[in-house]
Amino acid sequence: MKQLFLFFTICLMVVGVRADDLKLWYSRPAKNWTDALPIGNSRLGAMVYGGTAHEELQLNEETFWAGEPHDNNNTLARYVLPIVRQLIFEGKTWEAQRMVDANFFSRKNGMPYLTMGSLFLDFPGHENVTDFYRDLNISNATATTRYKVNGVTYIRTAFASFTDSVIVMRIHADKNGALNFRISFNHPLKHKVRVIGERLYATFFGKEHENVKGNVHAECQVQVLTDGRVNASGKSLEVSGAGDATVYISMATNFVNYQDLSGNPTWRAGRYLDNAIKQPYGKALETHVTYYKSLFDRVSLTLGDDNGTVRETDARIRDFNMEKDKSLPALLFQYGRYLLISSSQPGGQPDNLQGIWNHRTNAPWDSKYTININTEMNYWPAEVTNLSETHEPMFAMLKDLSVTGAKTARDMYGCRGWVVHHNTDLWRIAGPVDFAGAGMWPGGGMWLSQHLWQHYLFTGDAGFLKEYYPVLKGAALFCLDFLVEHPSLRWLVIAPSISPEHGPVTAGCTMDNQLVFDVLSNALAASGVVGDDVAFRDTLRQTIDRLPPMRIGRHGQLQEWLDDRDNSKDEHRHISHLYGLHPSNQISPYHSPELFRAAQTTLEQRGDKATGWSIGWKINFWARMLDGNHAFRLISNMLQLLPSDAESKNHPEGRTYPNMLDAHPPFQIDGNFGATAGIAEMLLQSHDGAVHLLPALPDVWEKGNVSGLVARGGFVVDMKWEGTKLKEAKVKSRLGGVLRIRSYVPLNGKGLRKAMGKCPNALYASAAIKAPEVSAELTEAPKPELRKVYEYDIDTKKGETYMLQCL
Ligand code: FUC
Repeated sequence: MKQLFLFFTICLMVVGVRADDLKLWYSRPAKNWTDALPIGNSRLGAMVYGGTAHEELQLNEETFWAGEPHDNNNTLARYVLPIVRQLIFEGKTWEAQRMVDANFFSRKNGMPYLTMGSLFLDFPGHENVTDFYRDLNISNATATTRYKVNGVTYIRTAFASFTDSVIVMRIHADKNGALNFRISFNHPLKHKVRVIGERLYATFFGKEHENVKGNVHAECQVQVLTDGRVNASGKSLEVSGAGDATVYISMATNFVNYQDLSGNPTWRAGRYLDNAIKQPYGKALETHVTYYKSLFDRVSLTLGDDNGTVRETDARIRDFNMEKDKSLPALLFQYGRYLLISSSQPGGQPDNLQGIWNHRTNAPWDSKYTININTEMNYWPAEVTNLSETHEPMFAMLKDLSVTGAKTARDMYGCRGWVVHHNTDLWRIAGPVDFAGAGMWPGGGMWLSQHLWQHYLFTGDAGFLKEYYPVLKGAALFCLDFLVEHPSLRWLVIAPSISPEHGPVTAGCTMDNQLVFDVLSNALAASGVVGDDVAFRDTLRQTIDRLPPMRIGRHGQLQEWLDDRDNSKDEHRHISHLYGLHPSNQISPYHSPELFRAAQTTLEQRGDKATGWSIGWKINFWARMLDGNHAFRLISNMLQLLPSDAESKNHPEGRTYPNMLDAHPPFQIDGNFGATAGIAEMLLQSHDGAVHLLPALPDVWEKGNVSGLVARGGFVVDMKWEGTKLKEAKVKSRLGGVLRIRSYVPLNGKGLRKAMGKCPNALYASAAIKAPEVSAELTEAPKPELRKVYEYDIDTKKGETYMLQCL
């Protein structure tokens, strides 16, 4: 193996793989699923194992789920709601919780997302190979496997075509006629495989789950084009005597939308396949790569010169050394962008807990949508890393949820607007799932709908805001109706609820207060843009004034609940009350330094160890604390290898699999996206009244450059730095308007003037902050070290670029 490594090191140097080539590569085939490499075009996904004698492509189609159209509302809730509230206000928490458990849940906890099975390619005689190499090239979205047998080199190139909507694998032998293999299909659920003409057809049904019938019909069709012979019979396709063969895999279901299963999977899969095989292979590859690059190439990131890529990816993760392998965090950053492009395209389903990649019929947490953090985190990189269109599937889901959730709001709580609890699925269920301690959280729609407003802040797209305003308004209407006056404190609070997955059923927990503040404030701002009526706006203003302020507790922490009962030793993974710090902008070192300090204390008390997604969130939190070194410590905690065959308990700290997918553990894609967003947040922030250049650069990223990051207000930012100090920046204004820049170094540039007073660009103004209440005498919390900042304004013109140099 050592010789093999040396050989490849030399090979890679000879063929000129540069440090900035964005590849995950390995000298062995995948043994387990978390060694295999993900390709996808949003609708279809595959995990490529790179086996030699036995190759597997594990397949997915984003609409293949268990179940059928249904809801999970329990209308008993409406009758017991006043009693539950009274019990909570009387402090009888456990009684309230029992009543919620008994009356708010249905037996339908959400349906699982399912695998589409696997395609196997068997190559007789390829058991013992030499010169093995496989990679995933994330700069062009292709996966390659290469090896030698008996003097013949075999190369396979796989991609999930964005332009032809099929999965393609091209297999080439450098000796004519040497290529012989057999294709077969298998699925863990009951299925039927037939070969008709030159095509293999596999059909199967989504499973029944929790008394909901399985009615998604799926079909996979496979065909090979080759210069050799194809023997299509029985249940397999056999290729012989070939030099080249191109395998096309087409998949479809009968899913039309969450209430309609009238599609014809045979017709759909057949049509995609008929179109795909008409394209010459070279052209198909070229249009796929061109489309992919039109998104991916918008952002580049270099974090220093090193020769990291000469080492295999799993070894790099295992031995991650921040001094010597500076490009690994850059690869992690770009991998998140690759995964987002490959799993979330307009017109598709949003990313679930595993994106689109799942090999099970009983995946962890059903591989559905957990919306008390995970789904939101999936989309944190979308705007700032210049992939705004990948956000669309989430917005489309919000439109659906505003319909299903309106029924839930009415039937369960007698409220206007719409509500979703902590989970949803392909069927857009909106009622609570699991049990009170996890499910009794009506904040899912409140949080998700913030993404609508954020999309507007980044794009300034007034047409979009108009289209989605009813969704945002619906989330606000639910808040207006569901809020109830706290009998002693007199504030308006959400009850019943929980601080996500932490603590008992309660009233007015901090995250809910922050969420309601955002929903109402953003609905108010949006109503101004679209011109909604004055009375509604007055109601919003009056309600905002009656929300509870954030409070600082006895340990100097930001309180998670209205009462001061946080445990300073508690290291729970959910830190929901810091939603106000990130992704929201309610806690600021400039406008609310006490809250900022309290948030820091909370973060310190919760510690740096966590599940994958929680580490992802903590990278963002520490970036918002303007502490790049601490954010980097969290990146290092994420980049700890969890071997694909390891028991997670034997590797308590492993948070990244050999294929660089995030380990909760088990695999959950949110941590990948959280890391990408966090790295962007270390380089550029725009939530707190200005566009802050390099706000949280760690000392180890001493020298580097980035281009194409996007700030609120539609500013596209390129930066170069040296000695951890900004050297120059280039800002392109997509929308025009005043650009307020914040920097740790003084700047020079045409049109720059010293900033005075409040910035008139409302697209990145900070939130109005309510003064905190201090409920007990504070033990002195550490003060954040705030660096001196310089602020400048430029009146920008739409489409123009502004050059700035460090003085
Ligand atoms: C929530 C989290 C878990 C996990 C699951 C999918 O329940 O608390 O850590 O991420 O979602």
